[in-house]
Amino acid sequence: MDLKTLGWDLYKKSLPENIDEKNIARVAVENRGGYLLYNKDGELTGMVQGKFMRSAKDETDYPKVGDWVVVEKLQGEAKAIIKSILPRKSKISRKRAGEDVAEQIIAANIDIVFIVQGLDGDFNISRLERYVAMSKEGGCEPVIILNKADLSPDPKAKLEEVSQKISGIKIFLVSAQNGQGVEDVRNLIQEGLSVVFVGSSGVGKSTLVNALLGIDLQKTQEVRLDDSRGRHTTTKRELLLLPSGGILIDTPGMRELGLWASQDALGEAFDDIEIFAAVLKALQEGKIDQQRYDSFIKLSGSLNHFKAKKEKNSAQAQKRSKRGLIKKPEFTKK
Ligand SMILES: Nc1nc2c(ncn2[C@@H]2O[C@H](COP(=O)(O)OP(=O)(O)OP(=O)(O)O)[C@@H](O)[C@H]2O)c(=O)[nH]1
Ligand SMILES: [Mg+2]
Repeated sequence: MDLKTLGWDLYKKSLPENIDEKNIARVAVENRGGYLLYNKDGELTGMVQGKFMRSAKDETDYPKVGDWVVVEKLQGEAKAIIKSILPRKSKISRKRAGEDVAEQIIAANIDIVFIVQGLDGDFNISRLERYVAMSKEGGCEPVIILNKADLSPDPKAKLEEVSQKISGIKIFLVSAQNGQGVEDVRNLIQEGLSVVFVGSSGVGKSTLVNALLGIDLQKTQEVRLDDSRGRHTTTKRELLLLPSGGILIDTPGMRELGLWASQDALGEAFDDIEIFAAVLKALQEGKIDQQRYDSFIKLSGSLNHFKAKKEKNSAQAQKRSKRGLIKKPEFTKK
């Protein structure tokens, strides 16, 4: 495998000056306490130099999947010491809300982030928007994949719904299982481009990666029937090479990755408030008629229900905010 196959030629354009290519490698897998690296000679086991431990201010100063690193090879062994990380031209990361903002890098030096959702029970537009925001923030191009098109009674309507809400990015209808749309995705992954697949467990990231590779390399597993949730089959982020020249990174479903879980769970827990807030905003803006709204509340007897729920949620929110999980929203008086 040469450096070009690993995406070096495109990456190096982001560097201010030429660097010696002799001791360059790319991080393919991050294991507990060690790394799998790819370089022009093949695979190496990598360990970080002691200075990382001494000078790293946080997790992001350690090598991540997709990073380009400078190594020192150990004589006669397929092992290397990682001496430094080359500047990241882009990254996709999650931030944890709280007193301090802890960043977790999912992958580095990424050109395209494929945000995968399943058109079964997983579909959720506000989650898609969060992923789009986090991709752009890290300097990557987000592309949405609505997978499991074969399971949706009207996949085109879903595509339409998403494109109305989220504009300016590519959206594909795909069935990783029967092959629909897979070719379109493959065409985007041009030679030398590095792409990552993100999304909840069970949406079909690994199935799609296998379809693109043309072999069943990544393990996949059925989702639970009752709620379409996956089983966290992929357990580590891994860099794979497409025969036609792209670099793919498969990732475990979001919940599997410690820090992310709390934020995802938080978002999901407050979905009802999000909906309620949207109704109030529409009311304020005159998009919903006040009288109609009032009669709806009366007729459905929802008022008490909302009130009870609001009180319960605000008690929970207070508890959470005390524990430093979320910041209190700031309200401005008019
Ligand atoms: N019907 C249908 N099923 C699919 C499709 N894509 C994936 N699946 C199924 O969905 C299940 C989960 O797929 P995986 O590829 O393991 O999902 P994943 O996103 O990699 O999940 P994690 O590794 O847990 O994050 C498997 O049973 C797949 O066969 C599709 O397009 N249509
Ligand atoms: Mg997987």
